[in-house]
Amino acid sequence: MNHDLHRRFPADFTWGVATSAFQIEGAAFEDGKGESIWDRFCRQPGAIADASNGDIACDHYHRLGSDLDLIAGLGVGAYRFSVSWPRVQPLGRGAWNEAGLAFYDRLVDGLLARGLKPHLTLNHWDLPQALQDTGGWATRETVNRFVDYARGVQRRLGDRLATLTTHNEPWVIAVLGHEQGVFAPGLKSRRTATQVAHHLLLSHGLALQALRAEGAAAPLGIVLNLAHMMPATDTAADIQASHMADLGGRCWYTDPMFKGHYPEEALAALGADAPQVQPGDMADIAQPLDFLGINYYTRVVSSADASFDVKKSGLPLTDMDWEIYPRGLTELLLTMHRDVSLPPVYITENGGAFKDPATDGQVHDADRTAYLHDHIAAVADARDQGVPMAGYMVWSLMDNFEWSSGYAKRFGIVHVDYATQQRTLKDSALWYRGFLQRWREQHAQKVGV
Ligand code: IFM
Repeated sequence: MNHDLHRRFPADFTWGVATSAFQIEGAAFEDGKGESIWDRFCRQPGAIADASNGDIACDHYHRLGSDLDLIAGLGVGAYRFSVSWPRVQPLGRGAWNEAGLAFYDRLVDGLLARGLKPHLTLNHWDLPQALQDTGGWATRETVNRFVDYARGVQRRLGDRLATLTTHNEPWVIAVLGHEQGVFAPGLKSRRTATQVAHHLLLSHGLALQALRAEGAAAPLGIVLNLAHMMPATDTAADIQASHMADLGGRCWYTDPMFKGHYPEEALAALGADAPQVQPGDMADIAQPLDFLGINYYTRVVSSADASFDVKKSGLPLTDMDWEIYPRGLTELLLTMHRDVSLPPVYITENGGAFKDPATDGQVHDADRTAYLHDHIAAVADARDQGVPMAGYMVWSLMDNFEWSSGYAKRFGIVHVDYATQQRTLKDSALWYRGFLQRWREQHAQKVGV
C-alpha cells in the first residue's frame, strides 16, 4: 500500500461515494410513490437470489439526515445518488408527486448544507411500471416521457447540482433487462434489447438538448459501465471475439455519442436484430458531453469458444466472481483517450463485494481496502498519461440491495445490519477517510492554510 498515493491528485479532484435510489431508499409504496419495474420484478418467483425486494432496503428515505451526516463524516466532497422516477412522477407521465420532489429537495439541500456536492442521476433503472405497461424502453414514447421527466427534475433541482446524469449503465438496462432477462423487466429478446439501447441513447441526447434549451446550470453527462477487454489468447479468433465484445459493450454506446454513428461491424453482425433508427436520431444522440461517467469493476476476457473461466484465471475474485484487475482501469481509460475526444471523466463507480468478516463492532475488510487503493492508483496512472480525470466515487457508500443478488452481496464501505439498520464504518471507510484527510492536508499546506 502506497502511503503517498494522495499526492498524485490535485486539489480540485472530486472524491465521493455513490448509491442509487432503489438500492437504498426503501419506502417503496409510501408518500405517493408509484410502482417501479424493479418493485414488480422482485415479486417474480426466482428473480432475486434471496427472494428479497427493495421495500425497506437501507430505509434511507426515513434516515436521510443521519445518512447525510454519515457521508459528510467520511470526508468526501461529493455524493452520487439517483432520483426514483416513480417517486417523483408515479405514472411516468402527467402528475408530479410533491412529497417525492420534496424528499430530493431535502437531500440536495442537506448535501449542500454539509459542504457536499450533489451528483444526480435521472435513471438508475427504476422505470415507472406504468410506462413498462405501455411498452417501456422498447417504445419511442418512453423517450418523450423521459425528456419531460428530465425537464421536471431540472426545474426543481437543477440550480443546485454539481452534475446531472441522464442514464446509469444503458448496456445493463438493454442487455441484462431485455436480452438476458435477469434484471427488470425480465425480457429475453435481442431485437428488443437493441431497440431499447437505441431509445436510451436517443432519450439521453434529446434530454441534453431540452435541458440546455432551458439553460441547464449543471454539467450534463451519462454514465457507462465499461470494462477493459482482453482476448483469452493471441489467436486471431480470440482477438476477434474480444474486438466484437468491445464493439458491443463500449463502442455501441460511445460511437453514437462521440462519432454520430453505430460501429458498422457490430451493426452488420446484428442483422435483423439491428435497431430501427429514424432520420435525425444519430445527430440527436451525438450531443456534446460536459463530462463522462465510467463505472469500472473488472476486465472482460473473451475467447471464440467462450471457454475462458474466471475461476481458473489465477486472478483474485470478488464475491461477485469478478476478477480484480486494477491495471485494466488504466488501460480502459487510455483506450478511451485514444479513441475519442474525452470531456472530464469521473469514475462514477468502483468497488467490490466481499464477504466481510465482522468482529465486535468492526469490519476488517482488508480486501476491499486493497481494491480501492489499487484502483485509485490506476486512476492516477491514467491521469499521469493525460486522461482528463475529474473525480472518483466509491461504489458504494453502504451495503445495499444488489439487484438480482439481493442483499447477500455487500459492496458498502459502511456495513448495514438489515435487522437494526445500524450503520458501521468498515476498515475500508476508515482508510478512505484517512486517505482523503491526507490529500486535503497536503493541499492546505500548499496554499499555506
Ligand atoms: O450495484 C450496481 C450498481 O447499481 C450499478 N453498477 C454496478 C453495481 C454493482 O453491481
